[in-house]
Amino acid sequence: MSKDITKELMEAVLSYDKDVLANVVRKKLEMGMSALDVINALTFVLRDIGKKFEDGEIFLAELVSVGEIVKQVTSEILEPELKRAGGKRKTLGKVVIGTVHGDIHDIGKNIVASMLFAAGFEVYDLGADVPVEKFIEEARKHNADVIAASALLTTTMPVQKELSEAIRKAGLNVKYIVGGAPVTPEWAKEIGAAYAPDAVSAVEVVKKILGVKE
Ligand code: B1M
Repeated sequence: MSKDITKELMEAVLSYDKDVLANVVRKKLEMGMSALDVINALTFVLRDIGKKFEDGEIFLAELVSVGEIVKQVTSEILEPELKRAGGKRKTLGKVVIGTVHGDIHDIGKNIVASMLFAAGFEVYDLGADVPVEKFIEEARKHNADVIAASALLTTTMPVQKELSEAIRKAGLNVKYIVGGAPVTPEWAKEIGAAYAPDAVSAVEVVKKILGVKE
């Protein structure tokens, strides 16, 4: 990844000003960078911001401002771009997606949802802080093929396990995939779920577990 783009994005993010970040992102797209490359660079920058927060270099109020401006810029500029790049609609399957209960991190989950939509899945996004019962209820209502659950906190990963158990108890015929920064392939295996480390591989994994060939 180019140092220039991450440096520019880091400066824009640390301005805590949505317009400054939006201008840098638009400029990158105009220069021919794909929305996905910008998202990857932003993810890298946000991991660094997370470290700064851990090390006490930035405070919670600043982390909140970063979260807000990045969320606005991804939802207003980058996600529509991802969806546009998806081209014509087709339906490869139905996915119910959300961030688990107790966890309000939704930037990564939103990107995964947009990528799945762009790839041709029918996506029902339940948002963040979603109770286990809500996932089950919505999967039933929409006759979903896949339940996708994101968790960004080590303290909310156990909810992914509760959801796995609830899916089994409900007797739903769905595939289950989990992801999020602290989630590992080992954890996914332990709770009986598929795993993807990022949005691009989430699309590949969902296709694979549904046996979609294209
Ligand atoms: Co918070 N936060 N945060 N935060 N935050 C982290 C996650 C943290 C690692 C920062 C740190 O301390 N280093 C840390 C968690 C530590 C831990 O548990 N291991 C942390 C903490 C502690 C907290 C609070 C507890 C802080 C506090 O209040 N003291 C609090 C929790 C609130 C709650 O949820 N109950 C909190 C709050 C917030 C904000 C609200 C300020 C904001 C979120 C805004 C929002 O989402 N609307 C925020 C942010 C921005 C972050 C960091 C800096 C960035 C997260 C992000 O959006 N990344 C984060 C640092 C980090 O991630 N290392 C941090 C960009 C995004 C594109 O990446 O979400 O990883 P990511 O998604 C990727 C992949 O993970 C994957 O694909 C995505 C795209 O490639 N993926 C999936 C995600 N979901 C998937 C699902 C799949 C498959 C792939 O299948 C279903």
